[in-house]
Amino acid sequence: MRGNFITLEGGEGAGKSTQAGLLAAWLREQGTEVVETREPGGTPGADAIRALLLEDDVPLTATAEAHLFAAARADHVENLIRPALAEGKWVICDRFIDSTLAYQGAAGKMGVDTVRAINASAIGDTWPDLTLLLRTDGDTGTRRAIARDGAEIDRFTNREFAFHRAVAEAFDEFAATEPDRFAVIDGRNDIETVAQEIRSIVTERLK
Ligand code: T5A
Repeated sequence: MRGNFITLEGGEGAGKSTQAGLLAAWLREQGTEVVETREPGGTPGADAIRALLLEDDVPLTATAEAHLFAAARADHVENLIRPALAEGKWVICDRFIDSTLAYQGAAGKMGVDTVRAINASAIGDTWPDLTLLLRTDGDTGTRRAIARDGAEIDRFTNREFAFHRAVAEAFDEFAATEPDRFAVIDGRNDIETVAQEIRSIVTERLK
């Protein structure tokens, strides 16, 4: 039987990585085989593209950037996510297509439909069964990311406030449009409260 595919989305410092780890640990305690991964990245090829996108100081057009996120995703889906799901494992992925739709499509002004089209062949029918949207106000997330990373804020994090607000609004809109796939969680709560809520949602929707 195919495993379940769960993605976590939200702005910087919303707590996605923290909650992905806690959810994976909780599922494993119950005997579920879990693959934890993240985007951009997750396979050697996709990690190489991640370095180009996030770490190297290479100027890229918005179109080139969107295609690179999709290229990384194509490799990730084909070599890691799809095979794991086919083996019955659950896959927990920190960011997925909704990030590209929000950052490059809505906030980056390429347009959500254009970015969706670019990603169509990268994903095929491998859409998440459940997307956990961690909502925070811009301040909370940025403060957490800065406290964690110090001065090492990459070029996507270091964007102006209006950009991050547009990202947050786009995520809200996606969640409202697809309530069956999305669950919205208040990421401003403490780590354990958020984790409890996620466990309840996963139990209710997928178990
Ligand atoms: N991007 C990505 C695109 O533009 N397009 C795309 O298609 C994709 C996939 C990725 C960047 O790339 C962009 C978006 C991003 O700008 P990244 O390095 O992967 O960059 O970083 P993020 O995904 O933004 O993840 P972060 O690691 O910054 O944030 P998380 O994972 O949301 O937060 P987390 O769990 O690391 O927590 C941050 C800090 O806060 C604490 C943690 O302990 C940690 O120190 N924390 C809390 N503190 C208090 N209360 C809570 N509830 C807390 N939860 C976590």
